Amino acid sequence: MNRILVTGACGQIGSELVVALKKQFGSEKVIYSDIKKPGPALAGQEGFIYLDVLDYDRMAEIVVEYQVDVIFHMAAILSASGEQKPKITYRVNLDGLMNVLEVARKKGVKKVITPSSIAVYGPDAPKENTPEHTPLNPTTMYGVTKVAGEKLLQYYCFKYGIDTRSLRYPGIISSETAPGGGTTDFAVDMYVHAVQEQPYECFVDKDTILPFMYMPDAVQAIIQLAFAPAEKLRQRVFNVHALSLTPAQITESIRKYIPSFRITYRPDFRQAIANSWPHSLDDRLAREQWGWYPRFDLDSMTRDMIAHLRQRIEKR
Ligand code: VAH
Repeated sequence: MNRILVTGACGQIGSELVVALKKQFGSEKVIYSDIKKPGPALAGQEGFIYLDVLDYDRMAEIVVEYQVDVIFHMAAILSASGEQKPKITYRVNLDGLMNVLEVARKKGVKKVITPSSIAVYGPDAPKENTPEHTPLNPTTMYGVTKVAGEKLLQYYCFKYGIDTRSLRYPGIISSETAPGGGTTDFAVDMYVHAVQEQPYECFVDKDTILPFMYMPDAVQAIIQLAFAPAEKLRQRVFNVHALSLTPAQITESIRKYIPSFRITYRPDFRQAIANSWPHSLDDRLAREQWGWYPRFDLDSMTRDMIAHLRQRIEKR
């Protein structure tokens, strides 16, 4: 592996992925790009390059100049934002991915890893222990772009031999970079409000069950998948599962450490999106083929989240 490029690197997952990749492979091995400036989570991290994933020529220039042979493509507009601006979401999520795959095909990039999401599933999918091979009828533009994205990954692998890999992430809970425009953002917002001793008005009902994963597990998963021996993988796209949680369960966990935390509920348009998604995924194939397993449960995540958020607030 010569050099890694991370696109969408200043986002919720990207910013922590860059730090982990630099730690594992050496800082000079990783360059990272976005259309927004690096935030505090990337403070001091060298190798940032401004790149709009819709700019094919600039992407190709960067790949050639830095001899990139692995791309982690993290740039996407998420489910809730995507419903506010579906056409831009289509362009960023699909034309952006197509640019990455075309640059990979033409400029010798060997491997492309990009997240998919539980958003590929629709209301007709089984709610519990949902398997990979289920009819995919998403009700969001974001979900549509993730289904089409998965098919593009399979096509570029089949047709051009590019080693494409993807995992269907659940809602990601993290302390370092705020999520942007996701239906699952309420979970992060709950922890932030609790640590700031502010009441929180949640935009989904208290008993809304959704799959979640703590960021350290999410970063570990995508790196483990990315560098798993190719001969071990019998497919391009994998389910990964960690926690099935409701806002009420997260609240109960938070109150073990911050008893004063108060929450109210006022569901909005995001409730219908949340209701269309599974409660839990069958991730046996990821566990069998590349050794996936989550390390955090609800209370260990809560303890770690509160500690990190308090550290961040004290630094301000
Ligand atoms: C979103 N956080 O809410 C993303 C994720 C499963 C949800 O894809 O859109």
